[in-house]
Amino acid sequence: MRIDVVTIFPEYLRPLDVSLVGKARARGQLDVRVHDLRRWTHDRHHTVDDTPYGGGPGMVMKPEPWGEALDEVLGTPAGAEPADAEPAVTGPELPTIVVPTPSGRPFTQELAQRLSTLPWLVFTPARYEGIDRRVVEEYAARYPLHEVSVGDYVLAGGEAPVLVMVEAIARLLPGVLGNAESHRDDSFAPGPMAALLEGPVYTKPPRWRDREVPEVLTSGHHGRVARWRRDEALRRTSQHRPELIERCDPESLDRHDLAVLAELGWCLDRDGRFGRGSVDVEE
Ligand code: JB8
Repeated sequence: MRIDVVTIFPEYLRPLDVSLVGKARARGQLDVRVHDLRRWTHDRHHTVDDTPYGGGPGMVMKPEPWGEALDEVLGTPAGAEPADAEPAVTGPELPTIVVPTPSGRPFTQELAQRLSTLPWLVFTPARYEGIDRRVVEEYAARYPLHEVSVGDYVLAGGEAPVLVMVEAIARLLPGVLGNAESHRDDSFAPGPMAALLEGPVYTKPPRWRDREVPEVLTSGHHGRVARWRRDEALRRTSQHRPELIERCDPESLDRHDLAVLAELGWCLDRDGRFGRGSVDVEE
């Protein structure tokens, strides 16, 4: 996979040089190219922002540097093309543009999986109040383009979201994690365990500061271990993400799951969905 990032803070992307993503790059599994947007400015101050039309606080990123940068990175000629010209970019190498923005669609494990199957992603992290809308419209008309939010909080720019998304995508690429099994138990991975948070994990020593590892994990009973892990996952999900229980398919649960959820105050309503009855068992 090839990934381009266009940013006014190329140094912010340095974490892509280390750890999982850095190693995938060193192994040739991932080709990451970070570009400084100011390369495509022409004034002595390398201006990338201007005041917003209509007034209001903050600044908006000017369209011209983004247009020149994206035309070059995406491999299209900067000028207008004749209507009958061959498209400069075609076939399996068609890039997909990802625009981080708090007003985008949520970045989920499902979107990470879909993006991980594509050959070429181009990220456009902005600063200030964002990029002039016409840039997004222009490139959405020419390429697949997704405006994506990594969560309901406001950052100062899209670079940290790019780090988040690239890591989530890179670890899904074939051969980047040790073995294919590594993905199966991920919280949010599709499958029977879908949308349950993972429970606690332990390692040696068996007693640390008077705290013991739960006995079941050292018992050697694989069936009891699996059941205990699932109970813990249900408890944790109930506590931290009750909406995941509310929208889960009760058909995907066994009798023991239903008993654990009942203990946590969940009951099936008339249309076969979970609700927390009238009993409040929080905390
Ligand atoms: C300017 O909070 B965020 C986010 C915030 C931003 C930009 C992109 C993303 C661009 N501010 O996800």
